[in-house]
Amino acid sequence: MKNVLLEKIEKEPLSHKEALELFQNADLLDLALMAKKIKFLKSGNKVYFTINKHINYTNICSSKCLMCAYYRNEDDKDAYTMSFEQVEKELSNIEDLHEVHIVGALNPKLDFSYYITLLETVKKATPNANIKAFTAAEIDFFSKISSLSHKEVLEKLKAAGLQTMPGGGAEVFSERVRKKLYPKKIGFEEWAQIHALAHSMGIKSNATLLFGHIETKEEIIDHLFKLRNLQAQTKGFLCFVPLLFHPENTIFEKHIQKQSAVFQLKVLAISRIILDNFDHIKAYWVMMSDSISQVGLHFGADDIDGTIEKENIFHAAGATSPSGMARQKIVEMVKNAGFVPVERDALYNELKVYP
Ligand code: V47
Repeated sequence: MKNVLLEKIEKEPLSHKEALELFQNADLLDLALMAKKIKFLKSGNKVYFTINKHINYTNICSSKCLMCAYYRNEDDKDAYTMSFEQVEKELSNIEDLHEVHIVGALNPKLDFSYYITLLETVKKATPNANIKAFTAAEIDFFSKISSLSHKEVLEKLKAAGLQTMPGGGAEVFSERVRKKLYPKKIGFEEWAQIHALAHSMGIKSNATLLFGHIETKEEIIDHLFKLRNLQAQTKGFLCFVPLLFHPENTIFEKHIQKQSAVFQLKVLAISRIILDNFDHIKAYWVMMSDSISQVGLHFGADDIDGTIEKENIFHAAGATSPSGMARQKIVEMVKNAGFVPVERDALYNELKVYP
């Protein structure tokens, strides 16, 4: 039987309570149909991807979030910080790079000047690629170590080459969860304030949700409504990326199992339904696996990220997907799912349609 709430969304936005009811009780395929309908109104039968490269410049972190498998202490033998020569080398020999995605950790030994030189190095090595760099948690950390305001930090980074920002550091906007898992990290107020500031300076950004750990369904819905309200104010978000928690190599590896494909697909669909003011929803293949993200395109996603080459954060936590994917393989993956692949730049300008 068709859920009356699914009929209602066609006419007006759902309330928080109604969205929760849908998330908890709607039939999976009803959710998929509605999410896919919204996706078609936004981007037709197109699915976007890009040619990108991840630079994870350091894994030494003072935040020590309990859900993170990537961070190291300074004296751990596998702790690292990339030199600028290493960064340059990593960026050589990649053809047609459209985006360099830079995220690291809150390394107390690095001076703010490191980040400026890092951006300048990347810009020089790949002048045509968009630099998508630093989560709001990193921006806040840079402000603390440099005694500059968030605005001054963003101005200096922008002048050095930063063009867009990734959506990380959001985790789940719940004080209950923050206190338990990432008490040293910024909460919703600061995260929202930094993204709003970036948007006001012409820096577009993404938003994420980390799900599948100790959060409740109510907290997921609350997170999505907070993002919807923020987007209504700033209109600066490009894309929403739900990130599946990977428990391996964290304190949760024996207690929490990776969420099922069904739950991942439900999160994608409910995100597409609630975030009606976001143009794009990403089925991040690294985190979901290529086959689940392919199905995710039928649950409202219209973006599949990119070639990546090479991802570290989810692989530290046990992701079994490859750490990069060839352009042709992504094209085939999207085509096999029944959609038209579109190669995009970081701002979703269409560079090549693969009919
Ligand atoms: O904020 C940490 C997450 C994020 C784990 O903007 C974990 O397009 C799963 O921001 N299991 C950083 N996730 C990654 C990020 C990102 C990734 C892809 C695309 C975009 C985008 C942004 O990684 C962190 C945190 O939420 N994370 N530990 C873990 N064990």
